[in-house]
Amino acid sequence: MKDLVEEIQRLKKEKNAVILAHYYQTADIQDVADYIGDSLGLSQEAAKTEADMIVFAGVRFMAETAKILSPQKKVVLPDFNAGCSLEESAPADKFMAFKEQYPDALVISYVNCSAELKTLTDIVCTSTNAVKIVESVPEDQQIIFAPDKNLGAYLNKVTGRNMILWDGACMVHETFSARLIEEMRNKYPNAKLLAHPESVNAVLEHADYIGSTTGLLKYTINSPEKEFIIATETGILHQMQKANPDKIFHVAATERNGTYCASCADCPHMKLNTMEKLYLCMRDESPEIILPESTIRDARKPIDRMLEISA
Ligand code: CIZ
Ligand code: SF4
Repeated sequence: MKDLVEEIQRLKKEKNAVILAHYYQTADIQDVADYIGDSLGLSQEAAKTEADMIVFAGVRFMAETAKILSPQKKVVLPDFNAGCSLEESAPADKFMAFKEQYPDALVISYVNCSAELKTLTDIVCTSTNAVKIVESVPEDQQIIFAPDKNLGAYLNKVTGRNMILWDGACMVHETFSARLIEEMRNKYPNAKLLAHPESVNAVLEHADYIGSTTGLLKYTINSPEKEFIIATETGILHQMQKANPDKIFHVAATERNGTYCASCADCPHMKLNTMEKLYLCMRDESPEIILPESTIRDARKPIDRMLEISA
């Protein structure tokens, strides 16, 4: 059995590759990456990298975003089947029909969507810059927000807008249970609840802080508090624990179809990636993201608008 870490490092040099890993990847993958971040940070890295090959340890829509931003580069990912429930919730044909009902509306799409959906979008956003993006649009302009209804509802609340929401949700964040989290708060009375805005409103209402993955991580570093309940995907705990070795972190409890779980907030798509698949995709330069030129051109415009607004 080869030492995968060593082999991955060797291939990185040999192929002038850069490994971008999302916070929701397993700890071993994060530890071998050149950059670890959320979708905004990783797309900014992808836009400026000088590497010849971008190895995207995340899900497919994120690797597609990297390809759209660096079309001349080869972009590979460990598992081509790494999808996303938000992406699946918004097929381009159905969205097009929906959009036709509101001919004057501007479309803001959360980056967690397909490249095709981005071609039907005016401005992309991530959870880090979503409030800024929504507020950059004149107040009297009608907006459709896709595909995450929970993030959309949260944004409507924070900005006072009344955006029309597409009916999609994240299969991980929508399972956090407000009732079970309350029980956790009784058990750990000193713990602060930090939640990602993809979570349902019943959970967000109890949160001490709501933010993107990067925002939550920064909060754990800057806050004097010592104990936290984290309502987002479990992978982020690796960086939180690394940055705060003396602090205590608990994964928020989930409930799905009557099944309760204390530590089940794993994204099945993110967790399709393994060290072995990471090594193989670098060795074989496959699976590779290939997109039609017209998709790259049309999907790039709303991403560039996002990067300009959030610069
Ligand atoms: O749920 C996701 O996939 C998130 C939070 C992505 C990101 O980095 O914003
Ligand atoms: Fe998609 Fe949710 Fe997984 Fe993120 S955590 S990739 S939004 S299914």
